[in-house]
Amino acid sequence: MSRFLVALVAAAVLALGVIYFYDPGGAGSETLDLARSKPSVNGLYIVAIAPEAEPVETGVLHGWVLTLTVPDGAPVEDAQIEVGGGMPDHGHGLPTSPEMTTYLGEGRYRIEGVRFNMGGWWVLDFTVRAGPGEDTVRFNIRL
Ligand SMILES: [Cu+2]
Repeated sequence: MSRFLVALVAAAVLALGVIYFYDPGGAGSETLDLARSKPSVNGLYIVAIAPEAEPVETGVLHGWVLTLTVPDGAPVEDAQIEVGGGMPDHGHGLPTSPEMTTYLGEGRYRIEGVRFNMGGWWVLDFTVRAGPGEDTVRFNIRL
């Protein structure tokens, strides 16, 4: 009986270890910054993104709404926004070419045509050009 208990405890410890170290997003994903709102690289803008439907699923086209403000909180209008991204661990880009399609008002822009064709660590990169200048921002997404 005690041998059985030892085996049971050993199995439980092993299972917990596997769960603890399981890393579906690839190398380093435990420390990924998954924030959906952050300053752009040079601090010109605060950029926030939100998917139009949660949870984000693989394999389907979907849209995001990007909200653009300057650091004091004022919305940024008339921005040009380019979208890029991919999977750094896999060395490939996005399977589609998402575009900013619509200005929704109050600094909000619709991004359409995003599709993640596998699970793992993705990045979405945005290049923003507006009155304050050009800046970029990268978001990590783990599926
Ligand atoms: Cu991939």
